[in-house]
Amino acid sequence: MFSRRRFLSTSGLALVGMGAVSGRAQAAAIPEALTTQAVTMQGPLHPSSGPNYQPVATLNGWTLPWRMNGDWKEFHLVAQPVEREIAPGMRAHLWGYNGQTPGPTLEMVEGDKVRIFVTNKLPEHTTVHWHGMRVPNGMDGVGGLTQPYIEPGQTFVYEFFARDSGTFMYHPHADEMVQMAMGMMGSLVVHPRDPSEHRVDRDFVFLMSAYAFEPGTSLPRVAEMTDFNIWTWNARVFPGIDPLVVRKSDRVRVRMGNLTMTNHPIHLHGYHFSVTCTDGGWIPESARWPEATIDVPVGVLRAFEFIADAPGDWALHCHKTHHAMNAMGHQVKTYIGVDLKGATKRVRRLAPDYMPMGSHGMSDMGAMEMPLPDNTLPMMTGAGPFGPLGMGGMMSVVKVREGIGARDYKDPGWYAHPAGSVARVADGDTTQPPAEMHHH
Ligand SMILES: [Cu+2]
Repeated sequence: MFSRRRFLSTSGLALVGMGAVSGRAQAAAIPEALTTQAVTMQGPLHPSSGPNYQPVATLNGWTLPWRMNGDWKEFHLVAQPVEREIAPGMRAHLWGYNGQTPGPTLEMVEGDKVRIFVTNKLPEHTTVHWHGMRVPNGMDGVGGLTQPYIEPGQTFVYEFFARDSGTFMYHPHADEMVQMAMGMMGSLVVHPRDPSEHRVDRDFVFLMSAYAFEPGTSLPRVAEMTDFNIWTWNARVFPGIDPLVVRKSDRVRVRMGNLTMTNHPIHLHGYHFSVTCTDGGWIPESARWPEATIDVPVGVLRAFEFIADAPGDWALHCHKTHHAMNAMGHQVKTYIGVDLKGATKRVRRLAPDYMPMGSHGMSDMGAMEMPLPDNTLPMMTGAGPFGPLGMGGMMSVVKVREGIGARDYKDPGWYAHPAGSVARVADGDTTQPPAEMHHH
């Protein structure tokens, strides 16, 4: 198989070589299935033929290359067990597509004739449903209802015409409890045929998923209904989530889908944005509304847009505090305001390593080096230029900078604040005029 790196070295190539998947007879019929295990964003895949569009940037992910076969755009997804690094220090055994969870993003253009091969390398049957897309009933991917299951070892073909541009996703409708809980999902974006429609300069996409890991284990408890402890964007947690790198004055779109069992109010600092698209299509301009937080319900996609006119490092995070944290969070007892000195002495006779924590809040835990079971992340992780951040989980940083390249998504490091523009210890000298405001 080609690695992604090798694919990219043939720069701009959108037609991939053919390869045997399940025997010589099918070698010419089924396109090569590309895979990657890379955990950082693979640069957006610019179209080299057909209508032009601004490709999406998938946080900690990639877009699946396709080939043209006559006037059909052909993709090949392989459903399979995968290993995913959730963040440095924790690896998980999950299921996904083409080497990763989420699977690769599928990008197509409104009006495309699309053929998607799906090979099942899982130990049980599966299907793929194209969530939000208006496809013929027999292509809808509901196992038992609209199609027979794809048995292990089989390759199925889905064929449809991409009727609507917009923001969609794919996931199985087979063994419901297990397959999505194991990470089977991917983003699907259909670009407008007219490139001037809904045009943005940067277009990001991610899916939210949640897992229940016992500390020290790498396999999620799939029967869990409510008690999840790892809250992810594209199966990564902060500080393992890619920043959203943006050039000042760019028009930016962020597309998000929710395949967890609860809603996520996603909040962007420093901006007002417009909600522009759902999995039901584009919101007419006259009906768009301004927000700084957008709730993403279960089984739903939302996209918002803003003009990046304020440079800085702007937090983007789920506003449910336990979702911007990692495992063990909600089992910690609350001791704020309690004097633990006496109790500590007694407990230490039984457990010499015992550390009292939390009697003046829990912020110390962000910096504390506590012994953790193997393969377990601290509750709050990541350090910024001013110290540890009290966050983990569903959190990233929108990094707005002047003077970066139009196709540059590399992390520019921390924002260098203009002198005098950072909150500071009050020193009694209030005679200084406020520093020049660089915001808006
Ligand atoms: Cu949340």
